[in-house]
Amino acid sequence: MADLAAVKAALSAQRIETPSWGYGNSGTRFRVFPQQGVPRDPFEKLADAAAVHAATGVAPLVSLHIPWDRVPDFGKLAAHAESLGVRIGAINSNTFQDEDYRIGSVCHPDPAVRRKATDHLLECVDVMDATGSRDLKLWFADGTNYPGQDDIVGRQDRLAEALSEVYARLGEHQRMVLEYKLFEPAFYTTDVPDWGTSYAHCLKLGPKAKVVVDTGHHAPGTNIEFIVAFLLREGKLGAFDFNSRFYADDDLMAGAADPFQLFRILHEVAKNGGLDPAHGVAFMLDQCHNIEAKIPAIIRSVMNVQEATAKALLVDLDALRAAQSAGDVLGANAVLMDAYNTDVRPLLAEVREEMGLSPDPLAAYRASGYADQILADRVGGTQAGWGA
Ligand code: PSV
Ligand code: MN
Ligand code: MN
Repeated sequence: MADLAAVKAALSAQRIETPSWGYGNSGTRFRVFPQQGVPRDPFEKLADAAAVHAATGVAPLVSLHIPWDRVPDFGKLAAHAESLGVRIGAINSNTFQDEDYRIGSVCHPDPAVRRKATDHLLECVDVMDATGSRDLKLWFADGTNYPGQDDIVGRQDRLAEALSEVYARLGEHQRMVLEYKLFEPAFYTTDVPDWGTSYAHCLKLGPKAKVVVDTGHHAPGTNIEFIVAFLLREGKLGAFDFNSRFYADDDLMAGAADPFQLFRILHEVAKNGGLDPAHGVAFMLDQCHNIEAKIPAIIRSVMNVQEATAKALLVDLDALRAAQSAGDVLGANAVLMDAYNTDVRPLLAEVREEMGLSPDPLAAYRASGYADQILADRVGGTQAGWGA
C-alpha cells in the first residue's frame, strides 16, 4: 500500500507551470475566434496565471515567450508577478516568426541569419537574468521541406555551434532545455525531430542541458513513457510540455485526449524520483485554447495533471516489484490498473482543503468573480494572442 501521508505531501508539493500564451487568443491556421476579457499585455497574462494559482494552489510559475512577452523592463514584470503571488518560469525563445527564418534560424545556411538567431537566444538569457528564471526553453522550427534542400549534417553542425555558444553564456544556476518535435512547420527533415537528437546535443553540451518532452510532439503510437523513463535514468529529463493530442501537435488540454497515457508517464516520473524537486523536472503546460474559455481550461489541465500524479503515487510499488520479479505478468499489470482505476478526486479535494483551498478549483474560480471582472476591465487595447 502506498503511504497516504507521503502521497498527500507529494501532491501538495507538486508545481505545475502555466504558459503565458495559453491565456491569449489563439486558433488554427483557419481562424482565431477572439474572446472577450483576454489579456492585453504580459502583465495581464500574469494576473490570469495568478487566478489559476489562487484556485489550484500548485501553479505559481508562468512561462514567458519572447518576443510575445517582451516588455521594456523585465525586472518590473518579475516584481509584478511577485506582487500577484506568482513567479516567472521558463523563458521560451522564438526563432520561428521572423521573415529571416524562412529556411532556418540557428541551422540556416547564411551565417548572418544564424548570428541573429543566436543573439536572440542570448537575449533570452538576459531576460532570465532580469527575471530570475532558471530555464531557457529552446524549440527550433528549423528543418527542410524537400530532399536535397540542405545538408542534414551541416545543419547539425550549425545547431551544435549555436547551442554551445548559448550554453557558455548560462549562469551557474541556469539551464538550457531543448525541445524536439517530429515535424511542422518543416515537413521533410526537422533539425531536432526526436528525443535522441535532443539528448545527443544535451549530452555534449554538459549537465546544464536537458531534454524537454512535449507530449504532442511524437509520431502516433510512440511510447512516451519509455522515453521519460530512459531520460530520467540518464538524469537528462529537464521538463515536460504537457498537452493532449488526437492527431498531431493539437495543443489541447493536458489529460483530455488520453488520461491513461498521462498516468503512464507520471507513473514513470513518480517511480523514478522525478517528482522530487532535486531532480529538477519542470512540469509545464504548453497548450492553446481555441474555442474554450482559457482560464478554466488551464485550471482543468492543472487538475488533470494532478489526478494523473495522484494515481501514479497510489501505485503499490512493493506489490508491483514483487509481481515483476516473480514474472507475474497479469499481477503486475493489475497493480498498475488498480491505481489507475482509483477515483482520486476525493483525495485531491482533501489535499486542497488541507492547503487551505477550495476542494473544487473550478467552482472556486467561478465564485471569485474574476471572469466578470476581466470582462469589465479589459475593454479597449489589443488583446494578446499566440504570436502577439
Ligand atoms: C512548438 O510546437 C511548441 O511546442 C514550442 O514549445 C513552442 O515554443 C510552443 O509550441 C509555442 O506554442
Ligand atoms: Mn512545446
Ligand atoms: Mn508544440
